[in-house]
Amino acid sequence: MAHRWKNDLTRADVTPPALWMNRRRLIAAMGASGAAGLGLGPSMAAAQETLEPNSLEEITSYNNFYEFGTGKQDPERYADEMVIEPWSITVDGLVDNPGEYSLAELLGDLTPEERIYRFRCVEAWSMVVPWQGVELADILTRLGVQDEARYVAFETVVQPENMPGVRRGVLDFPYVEGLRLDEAMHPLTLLATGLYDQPMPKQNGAPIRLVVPWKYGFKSIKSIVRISLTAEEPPATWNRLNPREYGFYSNVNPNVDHPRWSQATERVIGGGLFAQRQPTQMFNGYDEVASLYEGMDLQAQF
Ligand SMILES: Nc1nc2c(c(=O)[nH]1)N[C@H]1C(S)=C(S)[C@@H](COP(=O)(O)O)O[C@H]1N2
Ligand SMILES: [Mo]
Repeated sequence: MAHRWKNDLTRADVTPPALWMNRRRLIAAMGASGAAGLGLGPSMAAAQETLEPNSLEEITSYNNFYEFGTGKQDPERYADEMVIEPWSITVDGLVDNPGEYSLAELLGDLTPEERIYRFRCVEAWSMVVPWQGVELADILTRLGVQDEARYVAFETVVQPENMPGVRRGVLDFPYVEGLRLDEAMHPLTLLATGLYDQPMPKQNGAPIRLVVPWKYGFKSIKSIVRISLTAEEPPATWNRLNPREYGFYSNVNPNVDHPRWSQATERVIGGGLFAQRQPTQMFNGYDEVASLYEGMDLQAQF
């Protein structure tokens, strides 16, 4: 895995987040002629539409974090109660350097970099998020993955006193997720520590969360306190709850519908009331991961 991944989505770094003009909305409202008036040709206008990250406000006020409740606004409302200092991450299983790591120890000398990724929830909505993070591969390499390891398992913190969704038992907590080792080692896979150049907001999974942009959002587990290297496929919360609806792989795939809704299109958050749905792309547009699944039947192994 020698090559490092390069951003295909860009933004004007000079503009402070709060002042970011939502050009996507503006251009959509104006149509092609309006875009021409801005000095953008029709193709530029189309490109701009894909490139525009969602606003900080959108990214932090429309969340799934069931530890705080099932409503999209519950995380913003309640996550402030979560205690994130000190934070310790247990590393165990088939690894040379197991132990309890502080966040700083886990990151070591790795410097988080910006990655602007599409983010597609299994519920058929999507955003574009400017994350800061480090490649999970770099962390795993330093931890020393042993030869027998085939999977990486992750676990979210449980703080019942601070988490109304945990107290009500809306899911079987702790939230757990897992990746096959080659997925975990792919340069697109991040451990994210921030977004929009600020520490990770609590509702987005402070202080450290997984980001796997070619998979449905529920694979991107938040507020991680355990990383385990395993030989067997680890349990995953939604898969365990309903394996017919939520596969272990859960790669974004417009050709494999959820049993209760189509996955062919998605609603762009922030697109406004009359926004068109946009087509969902295979692997959420990250074709470079296709080789990981060669020889697999993606209809059966979803
Ligand atoms: N611990 C934990 N991680 C989680 C979830 C959750 O409920 N608990 N929800 C998942 C789902 S369904 C999605 S779509 C994303 C949402 O991430 P965001 O709120 O940062 O957009 O987080 C994922 N990670
Ligand atoms: Mo999701």
